[in-house]
Amino acid sequence: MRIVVLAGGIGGARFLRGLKRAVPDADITVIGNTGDDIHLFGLKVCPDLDTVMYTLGGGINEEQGWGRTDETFHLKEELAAYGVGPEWFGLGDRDFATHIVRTQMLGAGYPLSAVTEALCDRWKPGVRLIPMTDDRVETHVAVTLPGSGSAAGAGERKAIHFQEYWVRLRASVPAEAVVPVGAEQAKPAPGVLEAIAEADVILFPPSNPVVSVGTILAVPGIREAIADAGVPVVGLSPIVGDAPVRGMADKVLAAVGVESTAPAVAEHYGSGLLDGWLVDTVDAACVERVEAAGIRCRAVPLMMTDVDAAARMAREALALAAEVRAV
Ligand code: FO1
Repeated sequence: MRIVVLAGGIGGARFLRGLKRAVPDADITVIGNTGDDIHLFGLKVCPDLDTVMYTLGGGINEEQGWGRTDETFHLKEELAAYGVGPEWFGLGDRDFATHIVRTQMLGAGYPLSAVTEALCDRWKPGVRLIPMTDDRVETHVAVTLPGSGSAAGAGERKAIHFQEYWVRLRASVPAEAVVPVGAEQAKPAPGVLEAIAEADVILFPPSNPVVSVGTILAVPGIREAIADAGVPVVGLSPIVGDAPVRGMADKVLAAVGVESTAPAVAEHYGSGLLDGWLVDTVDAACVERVEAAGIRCRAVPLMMTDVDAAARMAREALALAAEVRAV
């Protein structure tokens, strides 16, 4: 079975670990979000690609869900001693090595997709990991920062990098708009459209529908290829009981005018894209609403408490795909 998964960071990576356990013989292609990528200290950092690679390759810091296990921060401390920041982004020594290799290869002319393949040669994630695009796309968030404007009490409206919104500000101010800068001009990376066209099933893990899956779908050609693939497309809700399982999905959903509920996210993707949608058992009452929108829906436990729980979710997603295929 050929499975294509559109993945963000932690939620996508943990779901993939479960999917691999559920169907060890499947041929899995992961299309990774690169809108979270950021240039720091002259290096290109790709948090979502690395989170998938480290999680599936056994190198992730399990408690955090991002970054390396057994990490130290000497390099960051030395940079800070020179007054070189930002200090708010936690890059560890082991993680730095990945960014140095990546940046060196990009500088030598390799596209990000080839660099990612080379990094995966070490980590052997057991999936084919492809960035959504080789072109530069950066998600920016429009915010009003309190009290920093000229008029008394008025804030300053500005666009900041997604990582600054999430890590430095901890999503503490409303996201007024979310813009995947560069997405309109970006082309899908080699292999992305081919994998979609050859897939037997396409899955949206419980990743952020705006800044993760939404950014991948913003690359021209990807949404269309999925809608036209003619195979079941099944998603898992990242919202359980009206709140995101983790992260700031509620903040960025508000920015695009979508309520933070499992059925609203399904409707946001729409029946033109989604064939099936899994909601958590606490949201069982909304199954009818999702089905009324033309999307087959089931309520199953959606908390990824461990790899077995994630594997059960993956099996449910594939069972729903089989149901959709049978109609
Ligand atoms: N998340 C944090 O909350 N704080 C950090 O300092 C931080 C550093 C970091 C470094 C490398 C990396 O690959 C990921 C990192 N993350 C950090 C996670 C990241 O900001 C987001 O969770 C993802 O981009 C969202 O998918």
